[in-house]
Amino acid sequence: MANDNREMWKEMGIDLEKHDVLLGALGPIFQEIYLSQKDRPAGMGFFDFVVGDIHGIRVKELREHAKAGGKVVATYCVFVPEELVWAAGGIPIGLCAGTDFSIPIAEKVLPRNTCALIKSSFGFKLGRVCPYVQTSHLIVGETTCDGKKKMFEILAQHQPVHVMEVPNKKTEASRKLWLDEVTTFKDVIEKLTGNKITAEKLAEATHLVNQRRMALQRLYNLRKANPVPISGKDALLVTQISFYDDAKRDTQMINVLCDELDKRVAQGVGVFPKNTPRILVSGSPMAIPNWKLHHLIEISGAVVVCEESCTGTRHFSKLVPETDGSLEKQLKNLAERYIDINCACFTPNEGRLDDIVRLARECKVDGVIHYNLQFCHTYANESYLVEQRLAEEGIPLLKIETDYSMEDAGQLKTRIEAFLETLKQPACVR
Ligand code: BJ8
Repeated sequence: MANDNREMWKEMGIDLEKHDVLLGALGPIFQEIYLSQKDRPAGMGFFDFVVGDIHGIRVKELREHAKAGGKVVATYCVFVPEELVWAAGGIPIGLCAGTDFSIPIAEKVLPRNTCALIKSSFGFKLGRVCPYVQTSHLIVGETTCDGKKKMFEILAQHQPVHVMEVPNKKTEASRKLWLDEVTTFKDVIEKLTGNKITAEKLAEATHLVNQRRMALQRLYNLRKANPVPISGKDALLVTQISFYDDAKRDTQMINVLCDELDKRVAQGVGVFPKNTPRILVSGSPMAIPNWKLHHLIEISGAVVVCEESCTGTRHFSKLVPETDGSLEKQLKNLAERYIDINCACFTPNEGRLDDIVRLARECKVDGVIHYNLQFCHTYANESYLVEQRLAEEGIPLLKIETDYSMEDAGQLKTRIEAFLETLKQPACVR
């Protein structure tokens, strides 16, 4: 099996030497962060297997799809409507960009003061270490932030790229622009795949993706229990995997996990003792294998019960209305659902502040940790408004800015522990 994989990676133009180092580092990290946890739900076994075979079976599936004439479309942002790719018989995959391994490779081209997510994704292509990038026929970028949109121009020198223009406001004019972008994306995908997207096909694809969103919603709702039946790290992993696993299988496996968690909740079984401090993490997305903050929080005596992020609620909390309407009507529904995502690239972005407060209340958190990837200016600036709003609401907040390296782990852990200490004090003395 291992030899088969090597042959496959070689055929794909992977730099085997670098790739060995990458996979060699992942195993011990996963062991330390994930497999060492106690009382994990048995249903996590599937997701552990997916990580254990991260560049194996799923890559093979994508290659078989490609050999049969199918197309693979890679994305970096939850704004790209994956339904259109499914509807045209393609497979969408969200590329991960959560390791610092590929950053030095990217820094040969991109400025060092660029966010880790951008550098990590670009480095994967430049260094030829990611089989998912190599399998993709098209990469779809977006204009959500300046760093990303400029990186996509350079990435286009290495692989076909289509960039969607995401507006910065949610006015009527912006909504119209976005609907045009979604319609253009449909045309691009039809041309790429050679398949027409019909109303029927789009309705089927919408149902498929909604089913996965509903399974993830179910998982997130179960985390509201006290004691919490699953660790934040495990829930984050499930969400991360939902970006690239087969949608039908993934939905089924999340529901199997949730069936088990239902029983745990009914029996009052948790992974942490009852009344362990509960944390909402809000901010920049965390792509595989970025588990740093969750790990630090959970070894400091708290549990993460929700993520207001694109590897959290922004990914699945809103469904696309399922209608058997015309293609035009469905495209409109699709565009409306996606523009409703409250990313910090929008101005104003009051909706995100409302979401954080609502989620903090719903999940009964003791505090919020705002997670900002270093050099991400949209989230960094918006954190001031988050701070103001949470102060008004009386919700404790800790702001963290970091990157993918573990160099600051000790310092962050000290800050998190100090924050958790303050949560033990009555609100009036905090
Ligand atoms: S919808 S959060 S996935 S853009 S962290 S690259 S913003 S400098 S990732 Fe995002 Fe879409 Fe928004 Fe979500 Fe730029 Fe910031 Fe880096 Fe970012």
